[in-house]
Amino acid sequence: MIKLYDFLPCPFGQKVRIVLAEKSLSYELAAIDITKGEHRRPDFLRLNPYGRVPVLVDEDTVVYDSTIINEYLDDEYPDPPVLPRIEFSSLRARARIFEDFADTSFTPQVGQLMAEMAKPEAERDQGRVARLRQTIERVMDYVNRELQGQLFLAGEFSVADIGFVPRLLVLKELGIEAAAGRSNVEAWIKRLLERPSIQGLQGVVIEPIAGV
Ligand SMILES: N[C@@H](CCC(=O)N[C@@H](CS)C(=O)NCC(=O)O)C(=O)O
Repeated sequence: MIKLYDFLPCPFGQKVRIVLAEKSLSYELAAIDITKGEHRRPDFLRLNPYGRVPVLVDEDTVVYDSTIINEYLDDEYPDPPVLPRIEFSSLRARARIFEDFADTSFTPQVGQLMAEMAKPEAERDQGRVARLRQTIERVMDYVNRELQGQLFLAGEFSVADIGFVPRLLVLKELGIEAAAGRSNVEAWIKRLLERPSIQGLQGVVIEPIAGV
């Protein structure tokens, strides 16, 4: 039995939940409320010494970090795959590059903008808001170029696309129209939203998370 320790609004946990759904894997959810400091409890730190969600426990195997969890799931439960097959090493590397890019250069920036926008208008750092918006727009321009002639970012639907999904879903609420003037992104988002694994995420509590 798989157990997922997660905080539902966490975009990294959402990456894992998309993969679990893609692979039709059932799991027990153990909610860790990081706003209440539950990720600092000794029993949780025994699972992940970094004190971060998500953590996946599969029988005797404990895995943390969303990227590593998703690779573990793909190794252990290969069908359907969420990474290009091992013989397509170049595409596999491309998928990993995009997932890492989403995790480091998109998700945190959208999270920081969410945190600014959650403040009363008078308290917002407007310069920071403008810089974050510009960064996010640039990422979308880049993704639009990389999707030219492609259905997904690295061959079939993969972790490359999954990495973007959680924060892609909140852009509209932040006043960012990712699809506007970007026909490849528009078609990509439409394609992503057709997947039940991603439809299952909609309606999830969306809130800024400190540091993410
Ligand atoms: N690289 C990690 C990042 C996980 C992460 O930052 N999780 C946040 C919640 S979204 C967390 O647990 N924060 C608590 C903390 O860092 O103290 C992953 O991909 O799983």
